[in-house]
Formats: sequence, C-alpha cells, structure tokens
Amino acid sequence: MTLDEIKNPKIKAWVEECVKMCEPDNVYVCDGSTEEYDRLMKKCVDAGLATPLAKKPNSFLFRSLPSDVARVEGRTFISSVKQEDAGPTNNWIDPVELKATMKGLYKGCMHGRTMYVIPFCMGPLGSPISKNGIELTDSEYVVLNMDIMTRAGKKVLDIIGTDGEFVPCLHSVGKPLNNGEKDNGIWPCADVEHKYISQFPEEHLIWSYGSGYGGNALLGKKCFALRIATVLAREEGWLAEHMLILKLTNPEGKVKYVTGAFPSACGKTNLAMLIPTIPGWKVETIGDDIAWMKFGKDGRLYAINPEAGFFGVAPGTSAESNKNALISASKNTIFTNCALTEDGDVWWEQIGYPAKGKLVDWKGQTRDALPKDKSPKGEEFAHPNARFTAPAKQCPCIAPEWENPEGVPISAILFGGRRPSTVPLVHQSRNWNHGVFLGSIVGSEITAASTIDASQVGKIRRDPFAILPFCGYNMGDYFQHWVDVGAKADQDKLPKIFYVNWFRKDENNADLPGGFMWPGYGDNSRVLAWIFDRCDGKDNYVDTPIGFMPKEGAINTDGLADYYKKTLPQILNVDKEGWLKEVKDIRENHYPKFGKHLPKELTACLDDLEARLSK
Ligand code: GTP
Ligand code: SPV
Ligand code: MN
Repeated sequence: MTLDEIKNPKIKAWVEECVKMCEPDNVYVCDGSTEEYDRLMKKCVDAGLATPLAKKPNSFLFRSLPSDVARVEGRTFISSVKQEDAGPTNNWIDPVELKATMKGLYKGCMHGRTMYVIPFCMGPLGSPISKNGIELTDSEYVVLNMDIMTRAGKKVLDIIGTDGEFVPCLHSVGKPLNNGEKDNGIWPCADVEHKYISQFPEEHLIWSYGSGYGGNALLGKKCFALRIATVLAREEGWLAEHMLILKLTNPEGKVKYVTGAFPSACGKTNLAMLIPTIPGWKVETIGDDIAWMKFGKDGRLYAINPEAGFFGVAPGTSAESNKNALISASKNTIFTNCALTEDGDVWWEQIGYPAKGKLVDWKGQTRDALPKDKSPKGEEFAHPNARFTAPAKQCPCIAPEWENPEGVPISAILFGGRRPSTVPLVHQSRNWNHGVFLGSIVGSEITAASTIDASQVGKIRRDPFAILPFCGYNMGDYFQHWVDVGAKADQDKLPKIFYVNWFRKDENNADLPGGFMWPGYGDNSRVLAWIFDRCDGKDNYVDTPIGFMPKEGAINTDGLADYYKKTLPQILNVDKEGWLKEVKDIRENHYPKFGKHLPKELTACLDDLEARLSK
C-alpha cells in the first residue's frame, strides 16, 4: 500500500513529517498479508540477516550484535514536562532537550532504507479495551515481529478510520545506508550511547532510536502496552500491568482466571502455560506478559491480553519445563540469538538434550557442541536472552476465550520474583491495600532480559509490581492509583492478592537441581490449587505475621520428590529475622525514594508488618 491510500489526515500529516526528517528512500504502508510477510522475510534472508530453518516450517533465525541483545534500561527515558512526574525510578530528560537531540539523530537516518508504516491494534480487534497504534520503522525485522506480536495491517487502518485515535510510535535502527552501502549480514543498530528509548507521556508519543531488539524496537509491547498504557490507565481509571493471564480449571470443572506479575525472565511465560503435575487440574493460557484490566458492569475486574504472540525466553525452555512453548514455536516462528545446528534447527542451553557436531553460536562463530546442554557462563551458544517470536494461536493450551473482547474476570493476582531467601513459597494479603503493599515491595535478582551488562545479572533490586522499567509516570503515584482503584471497587468482588516465590535457594543441599528448594514449573500447580481454594474462602490457611499461609497439609505433595518434601516446611515458614531486615530496608532505602508521593496506606502496612513480626 502507498501513503496516498491512507485517508486519515492526522496519520498522513505525521508520517509526512517523519519522512521529511528521516529521509527514507521509500515509504511503504503494511497491509499485514502473508504475501507481504514472505516478501519481507525474503529480503532479510537475501541481506544475510536471517537464516531459514530446514527443521522448522516457515521459521527463521536472526543474530543481533552484542551491543543489542536486550532492553537498555539506562537508555530508556520517561520524558514528562516535569521531572517529578517521571518520578525517582525513571530516567528523565526534558522533552524539549530530548527531542532536539533525537531530531539530530533522526535527520537522514533512513537513507538507503524503506520506512514501513505499521498500523497495529493492542488487544482483540473490536474490544472496548483495545487501543491502536502506528509504528514507523526502517527495520524489516520489526515489521515481521510486529506481525506476529500484534494485530497489524490494513484492517487496523479501517478501524482507526478518518478520525480514530492512535498512539504514534517512531522507530529507527539508527544505521543509514549511504552511497549504496548494504547490511551485508550485519544486524543494523547504533552504538549504546546513541540508543534512546523515549516515551513522552503527556503527548502519548513514543520515539525509539538505535536498537532493533525486542522491547526497544517492537514498540507495541513495553513502550506502548506498558509505559504509555500505564499513563492512559491512570487517566481513565483502569490497570495496565506486566502480568501473565491464565485460566485454571479444578477437578470439579470450576474455572478461575489468575494474573501474575513477575519481573523479566522470572517465569511469566512458564506459569502461563504450565502442565499441572496434580491430577484433574487444567491450566490454559490467555496471555504471557501483559494484562490490561478494566472493571465490568458487574463490578468485577476483567483482563485482556493486548498481544497476539509470545516473545519468549528460549534458554531453559525444554520439553520438560515448557512443552507448550516449544510447540508454539515449532513453526511460523522467528528466533533471535539462538544457536544454529548443522541440520538447520535451533538449539539453546537447557533445551533438554546436548547438540551434535558443530553449532553456529549467537555471535556467528562455528564451534564444537559440548556433551551437555549447559555451557560455562559467558560461553553460551545461545545468548541468555535469546528469544522466540511465536503466534499465540499456535499454543496447544491457548484458552478458547483468549480473544474475548470483554476479557476474562480475574479472581487472583500474584506477585513474585527471584528471591533466594526470606520470601516464602506463597502468602496471601489480608486485604487489597496489604496486597498493594506486597506489590510495592517486590524484589528480584536482575536477569539477562533487562541489561546488556552481564556483570549486573544476579544482583537483587526492588522491582515494585515487576513494573520498575515499564511505568510511564511517578511510581509513588502508581501505588496511589492501585490504592484508589481498590477503594472505589466493591471489596467482595476485587481479586485476592498473593505473593509467590519459586526461587528459594539452598546451595549446600546437593540433592537440589540448581540449588532451588522448590521444583517450580508444572509443580507450581500445587500452589495455584491452594490459591484457587483460597479464592473460594476455604479453611486451608493459617494467619501469620506476614499474611495468610498454607496450613499444614494444605499444599498437595503427592508425587513430589522426597527432598522437596523435606525443604517444603522451610519455604513455608516465616523467617522473622529475614523479614525484619526486609522491613528495615524498605523503611530506610525503598520507601523514602517516593517522598510525598508514597501513599500513607503503604506506610501503615509497613508499620503493621513490623508490629506483628515484633510480637
Ligand atoms: P520475560 O519474557 O522476559 O518477561 O520473562 P518471563 O517472566 O516470561 O520468564 P520465563 O517464563 O521465560 O522464564 C525465564 C527463565 O526462568 C527461564 O530460564 C525458565 O526456565 C526459568 N523459570 C521459569 N519458571 C521457573 C520456575 O518455576 N522455577 C525455576 N527454577 N525456574 C523457572
Ligand atoms: C522483558 O524484558 O520483559 C521482555 C523482553 O519481555 S522485551 O520485549 O525485550 O522487553
Ligand atoms: Mn515471557
């Protein structure tokens, strides 16, 4: 399609303005057809950027550069007019200054390239909760990924019509091709110090420059569906969250929907598609990364998944850990930074079997495969943040209602993270505000998904609501928004809130794989079952200083290995000393950051926790 075919004057004027600045050789409006996908993929193969995979139908492997393997939080900006509105946890640059800098970079940045206009919808087409965007990009890789991750193409232009709303998203890899230069198989991107992932919250505008990878470049995902959407949600009275959505059916056939916020690479995709190890229970997937939640007419909170695909962490995904993800990514899938086998398949660490012969690693080096499916740190064949981009509809356990325009009613909200000590397997908040408190104190080890600096991985940081790098405004105000949403709602109809931790460690116990005291994955169904019954008000709990916890025997342990049965009491115990340290750290280092923006309800919860622990 050509620009002339766009009837919306606002879109047209904005595209023309960006064309003038970026100076692409061509402008092309994406229709979202299969023919278009195939043509652009061929262009990537011809440019040496993509390798077709003989072993997986219609699937391709891309390799990026070491400076462009994950989100770049240090180069991500919330550019509100006032710094206070970006808050203490976001990088901020004055919008006038940032725009001037970025305009300088955008000037002529698309020389030798095509500017693609991608109309896309976040959420099911026609849903009252969905929102539209237009991404302009000079990356075919981005067009192809957006095609899988969102509902993209002409149908969305038709929905926007001549006067509908859209979020403008401008993206460039920041690598012009001057004087007939070619990519020659090298992933185009800019140096780290020239990367800018910028959100302008007052204008609901996104400008991204210099990276072609994941959330930096697929602007519908973290930039729009979280950073801009958190701002829209606050304005309009709903919730935009970094949460998976799952459907849980108990042996009696009763259904509940659960969301869960865990930081990047902390188990959302795995939990969303787990295969329960307890008989009679069923888990189906609605979404694996982002939830948009609004109150329905019946007063309950309803969630939609704004995405249409999974951008999942490849390493660690095996037939044992997440068979449903493997099947989702068995065809029509884009792989990024995985290793390539001699017979034309992808491979990654902990895929469940060793590779044979030679492998091409994510840096493009050919090396002999190791006899195990693990590699020494820093020498991995697949980058630790290697990803698959797969259509959600290919997931064997996708719930039939996953595209229901009204969303699904949520009974429980989980918070979690990687905490090697202190935080028990599961505890429930006493009420909504106590749940907001639990969300506000989430901490987790840093993972390879959130930094390109490997030396940061494993350090613990607070990641409130798992949304630290994705909140488009002051985090203190975000806490207040959660308190306000709860205060307005019918208390009986609000979801119950839980804090889970699959990642407690005991490095001295040689029996435990990876040192983890809980098997995780499919065995997390044991915890989901307890949560399900809690939502029904079952008497399966004890009241503890930190909240409600499973009473003895309330977690089903049938079939669990003996060494996990032995560690269970330790991870279902209240570590009073550890929690008192936690209280001190929150009081001295975490909460003071938010100053007057911190809701008094949360300080009250902290005081209450300390008092209960000290009794
Ligand atoms: P993003 O897509 O970055 O937001 O990550 P995510 O939250 O979807 O995490 P994902 O499910 O992809 O898991 C990330 C890593 O954690 C993988 O290497 C998994 O194997 C591992 N993991 C997931 N669930 C568990 C669990 O229950 N226990 C343990 N020990 N590891 C897990
Ligand atoms: C995350 O880091 O949380 C991801 C990957 O899901 S990205 O889309 O790159 O943000
Ligand atoms: Mn994920």
